[in-house]
Amino acid sequence: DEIGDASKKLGDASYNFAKEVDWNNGIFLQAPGKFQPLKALKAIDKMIEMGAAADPKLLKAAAEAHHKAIGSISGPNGVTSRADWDEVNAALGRVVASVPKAKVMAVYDAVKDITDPKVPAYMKSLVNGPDAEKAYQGFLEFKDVVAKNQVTAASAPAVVPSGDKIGAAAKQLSDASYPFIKDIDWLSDIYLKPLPGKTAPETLKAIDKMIVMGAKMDGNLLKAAAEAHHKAIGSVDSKGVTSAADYEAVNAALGRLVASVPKDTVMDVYNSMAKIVDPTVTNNMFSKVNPLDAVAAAKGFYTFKDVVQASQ
Ligand code: DGD
Ligand code: CLA
Ligand code: CLA
Ligand code: PID
Ligand code: PID
Ligand code: PID
Ligand code: PID
Ligand code: PID
Repeated sequence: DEIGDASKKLGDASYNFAKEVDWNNGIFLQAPGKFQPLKALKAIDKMIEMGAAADPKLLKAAAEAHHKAIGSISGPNGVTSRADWDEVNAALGRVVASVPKAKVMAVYDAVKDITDPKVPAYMKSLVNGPDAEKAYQGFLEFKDVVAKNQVTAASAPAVVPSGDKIGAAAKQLSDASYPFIKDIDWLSDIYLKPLPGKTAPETLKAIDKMIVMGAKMDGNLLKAAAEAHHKAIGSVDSKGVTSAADYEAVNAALGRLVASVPKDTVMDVYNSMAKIVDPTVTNNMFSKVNPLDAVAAAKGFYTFKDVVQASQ
């Protein structure tokens, strides 16, 4: 397709730049400016809306392209192969083309709103400047091809299941765990801190398992889960806590989503995360909430998971 052909030209213009970026730099975990969690949540909400509007088949293909690209990483900077760089760009270009322009620009504007204007120049200062300019020029030409192939209407909204066992179990889980949810400091910057003692390549291995799980999920249920998150963000209070009803809808949607992939795929995520999360992290989280609320929530989760497993 045209976007695939254009991605090769984009690769010619941008792969030198890609090789110069230190992808393992811990700076990419930081907020791109002043830490403003509720404003950042708005930007993430725009991404969720864009994801929910995208063609699920193309999202799946993009997740698969990232998984493949992680497999061809080489060298100290963590760069993927030239061929996989091109395929990731092509796959993301197709995702963008499956969404109306306004939804894409809404993401750009909202991210711009939380980004310090000095950030792009600082990023450029870490690489060879002319290579960055060449890459950006390539991006400008690529985006014209994407725009030419872009839809004008979003894909249909998800079909949300109702009256199922997971929905009923989600009500119980949510009643048992909402007090715990209210104890959590959702606006803390602790969630942007590096995991103690872990390198970027180690962390990327666990993220790869999530990408693999995402690629296997049912596309309709993933879209439904994104829509439930968008609705939940709409009801957050000043401390970032969503309403009880929206919380329940998120749990139901995520339970159905987990049930749409094989158990082993889910356990691969759990086991790879367990490898990189030091017990000091969980203990620290536990120390910040009411212990009785956390135990009640955990009990609720372990009951819920049996219902999920039964429909898996
Ligand atoms: C950039 C953008 C990259 C900066 C990276 C910051 C993004 C951080 C994302 C934070 C994520 C939030 C949370 C995520 C989840 C966390 C979970 C805990 O360097 C601009 C100005 C605005 C920049 C900020 C907006 C960036 C938006 C990026 C898209 C959003 C993606 C979402 C990412 C999130 C994660 C995804 C999963 O646009 O951008 C550089 C540009 O900066 C430079 O400005 C441009 C002008 O816009 C343009 O008009 C033009 O002037 C251009 O062109 C210069 O500069 C000139 C000529 O005109 C060209 O013809 C050509 O010759 C060129 O020069 C060659 O140099
Ligand atoms: Mg991402 C984008 C890293 C998995 C879907 N992703 C980005 C970039 C960053 C990144 C490079 C955001 C910051 C930015 O804009 O820098 N992703 C990244 C990593 C992983 C990952 C490390 C780990 C595996 N992504 C992943 C998965 C999905 C996505 C699994 C779902 C399939 N990702 C996704 C989308 C988008 C990103 C839809 C974006 O739109 C965003 C992005 O790239 O926006 C431009 C700047 C970007 C780069 C350095 C990448 C190359 C960009 C072009 C081709 C050349 C460079 C031009 C110029 C010098 C700088 C960009 C200017 C900008 C205004 C366009
Ligand atoms: Mg998430 C999970 C935040 C958008 C899909 N998501 C998580 C949690 C974290 C979170 C609370 C990971 C950390 C963790 O396990 O803590 N998501 C979060 C935010 C946003 C967001 C802030 C922003 C809008 N997500 C989002 C979107 C999607 C997903 C758009 C795609 C539709 N998310 C998704 C999945 C999963 C998450 C598939 C998970 O599996 C993971 C998770 O919750 O795993 C348990 C602990 C979790 C909580 C504090 C909240 C859940 C409470 C449960 C139901 C009861 C508590 C049990 C116990 C006390 C603690 C957990 C024990 C553990 C061994 C299971
Ligand atoms: C400017 C000035 C003009 C010239 C110009 C110009 C530039 C405009 C630009 C630009 C626009 C622009 C847009 C970009 C958009 C990036 C969007 C990224 C979206 C990320 C998402 C992340 C996610 C997911 C995902 C799917 C999940 C949901 C999420 C489901 C169903 C200024 C050059 C024209 C870069 C969507 C993917 C996993 C949230 O106009 O003179 O330069 O860049 O998890 O969905 O699960
Ligand atoms: C524009 C103007 C509107 C019209 C429009 C428009 C276009 C927007 C577009 C577009 C946005 C867009 C985004 C693209 C982003 C591509 C990002 C590529 C990232 C590739 C990576 C590869 C890799 C790896 C990997 C992880 C490793 C690092 C690497 C570590 C830690 C402008 C059409 C709406 C194409 C990250 C995955 C292995 C490098 O809005 O008028 O057209 O395209 O090895 O991580 O090692
Ligand atoms: C300038 C002027 C214009 C011309 C121009 C220009 C240059 C702009 C530039 C540039 C922008 C730019 C951006 C870059 C962005 C790179 C983003 C990389 C993201 C990598 C990540 C990696 C990671 C991980 C991971 C998970 C870990 C955390 C991390 C945990 C819990 C100035 C040329 C347009 C280079 C996210 C995945 C392992 C961080 O605009 O006139 O030159 O470069 O380790 O999670 O640990
Ligand atoms: C233990 C001991 C036994 C008893 C036991 C026990 C516990 C096991 C447990 C547990 C397993 C478990 C699993 C959990 C899994 C969570 C998985 C989360 C996945 C997140 C993803 C994120 C993403 C996306 C997304 C889609 C995108 C890709 C991504 C596309 C196409 C120890 C109790 C049985 C909690 C997949 C969603 C946006 C990456 O066994 O004696 O306690 O918890 O962006 O994909 O866009
Ligand atoms: C298990 C054992 C195997 C069998 C198995 C199994 C099950 C795994 C499961 C499962 C995993 C799973 C995960 C679930 C996670 C639910 C997470 C809910 C999160 C809700 C949130 C709501 C909110 C918001 C929001 C953003 C705000 C904060 C809030 C800010 C900054 C165990 C079956 C494979 C159900 C986060 C979105 C508005 C709180 O593996 O043998 O069954 O379920 O307001 O953010 O304010």
